[in-house]
Formats: sequence, structure tokens, C-alpha cells
Amino acid sequence: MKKIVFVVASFLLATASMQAQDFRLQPTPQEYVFQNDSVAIPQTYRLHAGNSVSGQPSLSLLKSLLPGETSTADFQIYVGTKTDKEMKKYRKRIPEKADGYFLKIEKNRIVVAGADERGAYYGLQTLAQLLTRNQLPQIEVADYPDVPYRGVVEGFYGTPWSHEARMDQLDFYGRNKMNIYIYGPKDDPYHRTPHWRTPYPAQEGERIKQLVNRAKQNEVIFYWAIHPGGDIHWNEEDRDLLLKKFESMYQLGVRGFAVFFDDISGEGTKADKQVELLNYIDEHFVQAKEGVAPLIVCPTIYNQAWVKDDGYLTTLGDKLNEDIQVMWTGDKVVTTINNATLDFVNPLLKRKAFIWWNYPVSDYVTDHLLMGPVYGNEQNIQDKVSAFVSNPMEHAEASKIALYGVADYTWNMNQYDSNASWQYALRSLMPVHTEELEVFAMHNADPGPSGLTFRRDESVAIQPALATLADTYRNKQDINATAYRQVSEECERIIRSADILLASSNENPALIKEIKPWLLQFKLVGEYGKEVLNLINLPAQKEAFVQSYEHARALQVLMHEVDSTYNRSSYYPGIKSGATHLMPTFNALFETATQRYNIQYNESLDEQSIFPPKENVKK
Ligand code: BEU
Repeated sequence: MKKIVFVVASFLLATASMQAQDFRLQPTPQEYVFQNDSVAIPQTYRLHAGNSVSGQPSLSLLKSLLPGETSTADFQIYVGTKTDKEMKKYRKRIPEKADGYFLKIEKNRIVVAGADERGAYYGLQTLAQLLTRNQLPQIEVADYPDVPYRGVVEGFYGTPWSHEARMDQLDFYGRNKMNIYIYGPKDDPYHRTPHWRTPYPAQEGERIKQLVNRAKQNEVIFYWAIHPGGDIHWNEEDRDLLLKKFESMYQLGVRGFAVFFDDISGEGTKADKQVELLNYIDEHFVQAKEGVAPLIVCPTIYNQAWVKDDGYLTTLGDKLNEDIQVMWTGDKVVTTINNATLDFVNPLLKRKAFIWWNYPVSDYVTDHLLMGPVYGNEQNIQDKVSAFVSNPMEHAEASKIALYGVADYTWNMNQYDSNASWQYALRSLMPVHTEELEVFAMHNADPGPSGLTFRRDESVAIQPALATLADTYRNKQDINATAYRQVSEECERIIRSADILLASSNENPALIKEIKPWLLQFKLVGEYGKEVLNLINLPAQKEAFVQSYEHARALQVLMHEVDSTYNRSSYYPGIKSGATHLMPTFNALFETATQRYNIQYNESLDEQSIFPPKENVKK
């Protein structure tokens, strides 16, 4: 279906506030038309709810948004799905797509008509966004997702998310129209070896129950994944223990199950054995029980770079039951998703790949934060994937910057605008100090060099000035005044932003708590940059140079201290900030300035910058 955003020209003035850059529907709807008027938010209304939404999350959401239901009001609200008689008049307007909806706001009435219950719920989520305005615009929205299943796989190594963070995430998914969450943190011992066979202790089981309920309220399918491949024996005993564990999860309310065979070696990797087990689970558990969603598997060969001619994927494709979903990370472990990898894998799997996107996960660079825009996935792959889930950072709140982008991209791929989505994310997370968060995020985006070779843009706007400054200084040309000023101003912005964010924890306590060590480091980076700029201006003033040198050196020591004090992760401990462009430029300037000083005055100041410590620079 062709997707168009209609904006009726005559309404441009009246909708000026809607068009203002601080308002945007998220995720971007497929089609919407503004009429030329707005409506006061109804304080009371008469409800016409279809049977299909009775007792469902959509109706609860409506009542929480608009509590004034009464049988006498003039304003009418219609909510239901296409099967309800109340929706008869609107049936043709509802997109024929799972999770789709039609929303109409008129002078005296609101209609929310879902293709299904989740669609009705999403229509109400769109209404919820419109209700944040003083007035409701008269609008028609016909909307549906491009990708059937969109969401998150908590599948990283490192500290699993807290219960509170997960509860909050599920609300976030509901608001952003993401419908799947897969629980599979590598460092939960009950998910993986050694305790995958053991049921959760009562208290943890109770928490899973709460998560399942919260997921339901948000129209999210809660999947629980098991990771048995590290020590599984291909015998009946282990098969039954696995099913017993699944049964214990079913008793807690779980209705979505996954089996992960990633990152293992030895016996557990055998394709025919995996298939035998998965088909058995599918036939004797998933299909045999009430209301269980399709089984998902993460294969051992989950990306193209690892494919050998051993027939592993062909075995899965040929022999796995048709309804079993197979995960795929793309042409490498950490990468962006393109048509080529889907054209490669789908015929082998004989089904559409279920994308496990390894972004913004940072377990391979736990000393970095990945806070930049979501970009690089091809914007026409919707018909080649069955699902698209993001593997996040262990920092749940900070991961939302990327998750807003993933929600937007997977809902409406062709119209996805990476930067607009990123700006929306920043605004949503820090509505007051958005600019400061943007400064921080733009300089904390790239994972840096790692074995996984995945890179992101960082410090984009200031890169030309940094390069000019570094080149001219190295080549003993006059310092370029414009570049110098721009970098100097950027350093001021960094210091100011770091301070303001550090002092703004009441605006988003969870976010500031997670990123605090990086904010401390970021501020030192700004101060260091400023001092290095000072240093390169002082070759003729010996005493002033030494003072400046000492301060720059002290800042290096302090950065080293932050790096060795915070984030003691067993994976990659430390705190790196501005590590791709800012720090290498500042260090190069520092080193060259000191060398020249030593030559000029026949001195022996230590010329090497001491942060980042050399042994920590990953090749
Ligand atoms: C990201 O570093 C990452 C990569 C993989 N080794 C693991 N498995 C899959 O991507 C399927 C994942 O758990 C891990 O977070």
C-alpha cells in the first residue's frame, strides 16, 4: 500500500502548533490527514465500546486517558475492532493489517477502530499523544506496522536489567507500539548454564509473573528464552527437564518461549539434534497448550560471516516445523540489516528471518555508551523479515534513545527519518535539558575499535573543525582561527552540558544515574580540550606553557581515575567518552605541543598523554 502523509493545505495555520518541531507522532503513522479545526478535550463523553474490547487493555487505556464517561454526554467515543457492530460504519477504513487501526477525531466524536484488539490499543496510544496538546486536532489516521513483531531481546552479557527497569520498559513498549519483549539476559543463571534446568526461586518467579501481567497491559507478548546449549545432553532426561522448566514458566503466565543456541561450542551445536528438540517442544508444548505464541530459536550460526558449508542452516530450514521462527543478526554479529543478507538467509531458512539486531548493545565495549541515532538498516526490508528486535545496553533508560528509533523504523520504514527520530528520543527523555543531552549523546555514540568492527558516527558536527585544527597544527601552519573558535566553543558546551545534566537528576533520575560516570568523564574531556587549546597558543611563553601543561596533565590523571574507578564490569571495565574524535585530537595536540616545547627549550616534559591508558586501547 502506498504510504502518504496528507496535510490539508488550508489547515496549515490552524495546525501550526501540531507542526511545531516539538510535536510529532511516534512512531510515524502511515497515513494521516488533518482537517481544518480542533476540538476541546472532552471532559465527559458517552462510550460505545465493542464486545471485543471489553475488559481489554484498549478500554483500560481509554478510561485512564479520559475518565469522564457518562451516559448523558453529547460527545461520543466509539472503540472497538472490525468485528464489533459499533464499528460497522468504519469497517472499510480500518487497514487490513495486524495491529492496524483507524482513528478519527471530529467535532463531537472520536472513533478508534482496530483491526484487532492491539490495533485498537495502538489507536488509543496515538490519541494519548494527541491529548498532550491543549486542544485535539480534527484528524483521520489510518495506520499499521510494517514489521509484524517489533521490540526488544534482553540478550546481552553483563548485569541484567532490574525488575523496575523491565516494568518501565514494558510501559515504554506499549506507548511506542512495540509488541514483543524476549527475556534472555546471558548472565541470568536460570536462563543459561548452570541453572537452566532449575525453576526460579519463588521471589524471582513472582517478579516474572508481574512482568507477564505488565506486558499484557501493554499489548506486549512476553517471551521467556532458555539457553541450554552450553551443557545439554541430547537425551530424554534433559529434554524433559527443559519442558519442565518451560512448564514452570507457563504456570507463571508466560505464553511465549524461545530457545537460544548462540555462542556455544561442542555437542550443543548439532543442527539435527537442535531440530529434533525444537520440533518436539513445538509439538508437545507450544501447539499442545492453550494460547502459546510461536516458538523462537536463536541458532548457533546466527550471522552470515559464520556460515560454512556444513549444511547447518539448510538442516534448520528443511527440518524445523514451519511455524518456528529463526533469529538472524545479519551479515555479521554486530551490523546493520540489508536486503543482501535476507536474500541470502531466507531461502536457506525457508522462512523470513527474525532479526536480532545487536544495537545498542554494548557488552563488547562496556566502557562506552551508544547514544547516537539509529541508522544504516535498509529501509525496504519489511517484507523480508518476520520480526525485528533490538538487543540493548545493560543501561535500560539510556537504551531508550535507540529504542525510540527502532520503534519508529520498524513501524514505518520508508518514512523513517533517523535524525528526526533521534531528536524526538532526546526530547522525550529530557524535555527540559534536551540540548544538553544532545551534546552528550552526539559525543558518546561510537563503540570504537573492537573485534566486532561495528562503528557509529560520533562528534559529527565538530569533526571538520577538529581535523582542520589537528592538520594545520601538525603541519606547522598558522592555527586556523575559525576551527580554533569552534572547538573552543564546543569544549565550553561540553562542560556546561555535563554540569547541567549532572545536576538535573530530578528530570530523569534513571537516565542520569546510568550515565553519571560518563558525564563525569565527559566534563573532564571538555576541560582537557580547553586546556590543550590554551597550550597550543603558548609556545612563546615558557612559564605559562608549563602551567597549562600541568593542568592538562592533571586532567589526564583525573580521566584515568574516573576510568579506573567506575564501571568495574568484568567485560570491559572503564569509562570512555568522546573517545573517537575529541580525545584523539586533544591528545595529538598535547603531544605535539609538548614535543615542540621540549625542542625549543631543551626540556624533557613527558610528551605522552596518559589517558586513555595505552594498554586499554583496543586494536
Ligand atoms: C553482542 O555483543 C552480542 C553478540 C552475540 N555474541 C550474542 N548473541 C547474538 O547476537 C545472537 C549476544 O548475546 C551479545 O549480546
